[in-house]
Amino acid sequence: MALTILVTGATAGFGAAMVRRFIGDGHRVIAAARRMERLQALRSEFGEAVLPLALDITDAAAVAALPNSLPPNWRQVDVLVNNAGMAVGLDPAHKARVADWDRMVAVNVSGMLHMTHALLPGMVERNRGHIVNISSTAAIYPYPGGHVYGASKAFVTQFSLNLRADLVGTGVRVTDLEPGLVGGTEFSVNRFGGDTARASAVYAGTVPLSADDIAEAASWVVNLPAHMNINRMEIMPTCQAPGPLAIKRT
Ligand code: 8X3
Repeated sequence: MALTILVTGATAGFGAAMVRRFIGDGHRVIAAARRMERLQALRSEFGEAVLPLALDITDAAAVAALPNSLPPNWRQVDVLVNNAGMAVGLDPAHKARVADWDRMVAVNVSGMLHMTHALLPGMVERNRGHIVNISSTAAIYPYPGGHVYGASKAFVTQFSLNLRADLVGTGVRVTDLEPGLVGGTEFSVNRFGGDTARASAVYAGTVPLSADDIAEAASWVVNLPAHMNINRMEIMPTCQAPGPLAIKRT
């Protein structure tokens, strides 16, 4: 059955890969992002199967106006993929910039919450829907310099599980995807303020996951039969594993 799927952060990385994958699956996609020229490129590529939506998820008023600001035949959103998110900086907490912390909370936490708040009531009313949240292995496994990024993703994971508690008994599903090391996206370039050499070094000597791998996981959970809910999915490349706890020896 063809679904209407809204993806935030749709013009790059996981988001763009998911747009392609979902359309390949036979669904139609509301591609939400800030960069209109990139959205138009998706529209040119996929035509009527994509509705480009210029939206900054930190603009609370614009998000609150959803879904009624969508064209009438796009308002019944079946799946919301809260994909937009970011890491800013990798300095230790005592050297981090508070503006970077605020930015991560605004996008990863508040933006995700506002999108969910805008679209969830319609899903419950229709007794069908699916919230797919993009968290991270950083939600579970701390690492130096992760502080607010990891904490924001822990929020995403815990919010997802708590949504399930409220939604049990409805036909609305919630899934938390938790990817580890994923290469080939703008994630690390953004984290390091555009320093591409530093970003590349993160993936040196590894075979990381790709955005297409995450789209594969998203496609799987979305296309499962309605009685199946994947609560959490932790995904790492084979070259990555949780490490031992750190011990500082003198
Ligand atoms: C991305 C994975 O390890 O860079 O969420 O935090 S990590």
